[in-house]
Amino acid sequence: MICSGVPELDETGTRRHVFVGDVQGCWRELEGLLEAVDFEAAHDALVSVGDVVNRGPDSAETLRLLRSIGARLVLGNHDLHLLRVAEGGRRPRSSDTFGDVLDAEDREELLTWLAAQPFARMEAGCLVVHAGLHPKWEDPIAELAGLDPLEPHPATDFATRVRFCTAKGKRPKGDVPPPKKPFRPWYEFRESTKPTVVFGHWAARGLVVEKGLRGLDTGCVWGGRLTAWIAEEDRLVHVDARRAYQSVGD
Ligand SMILES: [Mn+2]
Repeated sequence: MICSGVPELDETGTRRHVFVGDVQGCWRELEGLLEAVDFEAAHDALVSVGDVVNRGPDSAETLRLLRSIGARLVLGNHDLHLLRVAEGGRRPRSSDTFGDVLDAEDREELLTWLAAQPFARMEAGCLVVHAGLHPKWEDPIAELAGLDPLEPHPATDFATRVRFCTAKGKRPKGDVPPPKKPFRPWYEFRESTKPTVVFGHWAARGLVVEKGLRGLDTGCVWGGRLTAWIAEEDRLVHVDARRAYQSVGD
């Protein structure tokens, strides 16, 4: 629920839900954002739209920080890639920057914590997913529940990667350049604006603030900014990237 005024504690004792866009190893910016929203782990919940690692400079420190404050995540495509590389099921790419996690002394703790996160979750009455929802899913939480992050699956692939699709959920071969009709942004096929969906994964589109939608990937790793949305106050907070850590990619 979105309301104004002084937030009250919800039934789990949470004061505020602070949703954050794609961090991608931008640990210092995440620290800055927590400071900017006056985050208190004892009262506030940090909810991440995923892609917390890779491409940026500090994947391991990002995971340690998120874990230490009890952050609630949904898995993104880069998180899945890290888990699969770590498990040996997939080869790393030259553009990967999560070697600090693979070499970390606390690697198993970090990876175990990450692997336990779901693909979709409800927080503050909002549905959180990394990339988007399939037009035919009546109950996205159920569609994505219990699926193994180490095993490729059409549903988890869709939820962590979609940008454009058709009314039947068919995805184009690529998103660049933007595909023509019948492909549309996935959220244009939603039949209701409830619940509000909070997502990331689409830095090229940037901030999306529409009824029933909050798209929070504002391209921090590309030199943009890291964005938080505080649900109870319906307020956005941004922290500029210290620099562009990457210049091209997805
Ligand atoms: Mn992504």
